[in-house]
Amino acid sequence: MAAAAAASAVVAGNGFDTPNPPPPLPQEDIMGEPKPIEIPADVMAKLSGIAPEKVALIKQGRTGRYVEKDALFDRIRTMPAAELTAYIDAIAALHAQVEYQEGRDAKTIPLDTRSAWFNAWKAKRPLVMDPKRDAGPMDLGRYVGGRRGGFATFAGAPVAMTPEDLKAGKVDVAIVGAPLDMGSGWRNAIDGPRALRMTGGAGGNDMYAMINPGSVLEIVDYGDIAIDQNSTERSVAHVREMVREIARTGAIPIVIGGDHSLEYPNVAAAADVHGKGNVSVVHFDSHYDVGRNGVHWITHGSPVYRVLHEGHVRPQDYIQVGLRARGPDLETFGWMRNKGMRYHTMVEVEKHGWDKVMDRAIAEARQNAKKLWISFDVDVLDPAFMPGTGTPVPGGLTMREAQPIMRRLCAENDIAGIDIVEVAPYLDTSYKTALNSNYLLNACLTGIAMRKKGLPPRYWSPVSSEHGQDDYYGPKKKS
Ligand SMILES: [Mn+2]
Repeated sequence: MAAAAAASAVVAGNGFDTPNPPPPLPQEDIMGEPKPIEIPADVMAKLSGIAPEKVALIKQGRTGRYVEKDALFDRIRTMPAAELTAYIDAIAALHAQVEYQEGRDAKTIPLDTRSAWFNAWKAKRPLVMDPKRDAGPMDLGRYVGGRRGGFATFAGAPVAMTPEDLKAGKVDVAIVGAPLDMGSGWRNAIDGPRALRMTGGAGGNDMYAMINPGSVLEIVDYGDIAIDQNSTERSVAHVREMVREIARTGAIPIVIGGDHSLEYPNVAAAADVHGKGNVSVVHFDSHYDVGRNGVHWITHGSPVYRVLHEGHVRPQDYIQVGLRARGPDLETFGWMRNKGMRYHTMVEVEKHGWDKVMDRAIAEARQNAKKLWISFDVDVLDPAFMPGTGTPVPGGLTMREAQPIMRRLCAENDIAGIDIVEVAPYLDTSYKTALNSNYLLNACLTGIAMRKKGLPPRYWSPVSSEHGQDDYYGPKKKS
């Protein structure tokens, strides 16, 4: 083990400690490991003419990936000898194709290191090459009276380009786009940041709290993080640097994706700044995203595993909400329980209601860690509200449920950062995915603003929550 760790070099130029090749998986994290099976005596007798190494494949449980054990036994019992030989040969040949074979299969994806533009996509233009200006957020709105003129930005916020801008502007929240697209099967998350900037719904008054987050907080649009659209691996390394750059100034990073692979560099960056184990995660998703030994090191199905495996967050501080997709299966639920993870499926919500489930989730998130990262995969919402996402699953949250949940989470916790991911607006023939995502973003901003103003948890504005002309709901509290 020590030799393996020493042999794994640090990726040059990344500026952080992601080992390449990645550290070996613990045995218990390997999915789909075959389990040896017992071959009944009558079946064994029929296999007398089959080569021993092929019979061994059956005994080792390896053929179970291609044909279910009892179905295989039935076929062996009933097939004529010649047909049986051909059948077992076919399974053995298929097996030889499926698994990695040293010498035959490439084990890394090659890059052309002779390219003159190898790092150009993420090399930042030095400030001395720009016209001189004072550090601080820049308002790109042309007009005094509204947010329509000028240039489209997240929540209509001023823009900032550098950490110096964030520090000079005492920025509370930096919203940054990360148009990473490759980790999802059904694409278009590349347009998530663009669509949110172009669509209304973020910035402006929140009626529940009667707070305009833009007038309580210093909010900026920090532009987009550079993405190598042909490599999730290269992209996430730079995302981690950029999220860390924001968090180090004291601003809260809100990352607009992009696919859910982003959660890994985001949470790793938060742990870089606040310390490993000092950040908990509340993860909204219809999927569990704990894919273990998939072929690719990072996809939108495996950020949770990467975060836990590298120890950025303890499993007991990892809280999932809204799961309802076909996975995890019983084995994976068992694996998650054994790790100590806390999951809250839609089944639990059905049984106990949102209030109880969120009370429990928030209490869990606070048990060990002081800071909270919220990773919000928009597919936790029902496709009726969020059709523009790569892996929609029916039976999800309504916007009426999601907004108070996000407002409350942000108001009651010390937020390390937030990501809103898997917004793929052009998979939606309407505006609603972008609009709803922006309203969720505004609910987060409102919650952060409520916390800054010291408002109590579950605050409702006395002005908006009733007309106040009489004491219909009981005598009003004097404040
Ligand atoms: Mn996800």
